[in-house]
Amino acid sequence: GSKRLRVLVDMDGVLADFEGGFLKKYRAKYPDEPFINLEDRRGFWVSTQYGQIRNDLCAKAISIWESKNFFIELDPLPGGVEAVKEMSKMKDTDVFICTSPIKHYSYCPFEKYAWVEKHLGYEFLEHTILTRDKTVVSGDILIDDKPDILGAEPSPTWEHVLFTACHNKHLQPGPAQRRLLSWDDDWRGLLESKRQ
Ligand code: DGP
Repeated sequence: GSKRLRVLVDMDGVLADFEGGFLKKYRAKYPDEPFINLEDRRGFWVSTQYGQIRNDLCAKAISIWESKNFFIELDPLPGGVEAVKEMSKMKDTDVFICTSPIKHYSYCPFEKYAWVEKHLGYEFLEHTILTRDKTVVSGDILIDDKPDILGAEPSPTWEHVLFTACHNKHLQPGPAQRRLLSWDDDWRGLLESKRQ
């Protein structure tokens, strides 16, 4: 097919290594506290699982991503930046980064734009959407590692393709839910399937 396609790509857990960056900085700041190995992560909310170990670890976890330089220093996940660059050069394809900043806004929104500029280039800022509600953004596909993406719009236009992450890999996908296992998986085939 040759339908024009709009692809929305999430940032944390899809392009930027939020979980790896979190664990590294948490262990450096709190070397004597217990931590959760990435293989043992369950559930999207990091602070919830830390709070289950011990109540005060919830706030300690939150202090990590609320710190200056947390978001800008996140490493790119393997193949993500390359895939987005290739996608955005494809004929009849519009690619947008679609990411939810945390509500502690001192550093996160600024650093998300800076990360996009650093890894994808200044021009990509034109294709960067910061929103706490992804359901009101229209698109054909949303590639996101969050299992439940809810908001004001009950019927979003996009198909949510679940990007595999340490916290969601054990989840049974919903009835018709598709997954992208990594950026080595067939994202080109996924896009093509939406052009039909
Ligand atoms: P998104 O991946 O675009 O849905 O954004 C979700 C953001 O929330 C991302 O920066 C990761 C972050 N996050 C992960 N765990 C927690 C948590 O326990 N509490 C809060 N406030 N944010 C979290």
